[in-house]
Amino acid sequence: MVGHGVILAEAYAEVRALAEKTGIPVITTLLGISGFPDGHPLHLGMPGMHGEVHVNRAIQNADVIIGIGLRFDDRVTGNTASFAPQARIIHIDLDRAEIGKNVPVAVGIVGDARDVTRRLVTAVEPRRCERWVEHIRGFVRTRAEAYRGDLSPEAILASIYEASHGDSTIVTDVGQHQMWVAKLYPYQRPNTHITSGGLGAMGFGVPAALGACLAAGGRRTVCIDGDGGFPMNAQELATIARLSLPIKFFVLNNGGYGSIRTTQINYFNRRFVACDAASGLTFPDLRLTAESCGIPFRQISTQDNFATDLAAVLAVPGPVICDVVMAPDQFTQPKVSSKQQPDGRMVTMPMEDLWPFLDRAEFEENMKE
Ligand SMILES: Cc1ncc(C[n+]2csc(CCOP(=O)(O)OP(=O)(O)O)c2C)c(N)n1
Repeated sequence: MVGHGVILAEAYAEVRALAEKTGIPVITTLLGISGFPDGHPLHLGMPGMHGEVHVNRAIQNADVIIGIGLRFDDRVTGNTASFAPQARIIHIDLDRAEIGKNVPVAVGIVGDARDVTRRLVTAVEPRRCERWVEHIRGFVRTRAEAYRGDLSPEAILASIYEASHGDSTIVTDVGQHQMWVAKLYPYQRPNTHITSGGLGAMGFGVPAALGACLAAGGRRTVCIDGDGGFPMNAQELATIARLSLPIKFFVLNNGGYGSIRTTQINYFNRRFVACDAASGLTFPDLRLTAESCGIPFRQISTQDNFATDLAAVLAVPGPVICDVVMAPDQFTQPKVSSKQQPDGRMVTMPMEDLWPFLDRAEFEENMKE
């Protein structure tokens, strides 16, 4: 399981060598995304609250977990008492205080992720874990039903990936769109995913895109933002316009605070408060925001327009703001409630209609437990 330490230490080749020499599958945490190529046959995906079913089940069934440069934070572990019950954990981290802080470890190694992993690669015997990887693949739940309709998160992200040939740095804000990007965008190049993990501060996207673009020498940067988070640090748009930076903003406009609305659906019986226009939430007009900064603006409301407009947007040399008008009821699926236990049976939220992955009988069984 690899985290941000792998990216900071640039331990990509070492992690890959370790995985390939041992056949051990690789999980990337939110901040570890792009530390290991998504398309690699040993890559499983993201763990935890918003992780995929098969990834969490892999953790719950593993007998050993090598954690490299990660914190085992609560979004990964859920209830630590039932996290990875069968696993001996080997934790490698530069910060001694992280070792054993959140989960008990069998072996703690304090050191740079790259150095330690390189030494591990020489220390281990080559082997294969084909049956184990196959076993995990058996846990995979198809996403086919998860996102529906025009301008689904999947379709949007696939179009951006294709149109940019996977060659952009992707920055996100905080919310549902952040999780869609984490789960659905097929990262292949190291350090191309910039997101606000840990603190999860909305308003991160616009200034982070500015910083990422400048740090990469003016490289094309795609910022996928929420209509709620985008205005929170919109003053930086003036700087972006002045420097004519090639930052393409795709504001996934689901008419409010999508993640808050989802929470109110799941836990508050659809009692909506300050999460959309009908419940008293208003945002500055996006078109006027763009115009006020002298940034070109496009509104996109169908997948056809999206595909055609995308090439034009990416071809513009400077910044562009795209208002991508989506249906409000696109959810982040699946999700493990932080109040329940990730016991490998994917005990989930009470709204079974949000859970196309589980059949009714399995759902009832899980709820009993
Ligand atoms: C500064 C700040 N305020 C509040 C929150 C709590 N919060 C997390 S996500 C979210 C809503 C995000 O809405 P939006 O930007 O529209 O993104 P969506 O979830 O719809 O993709 C809120 C209010 C936060 N993380 N940061």
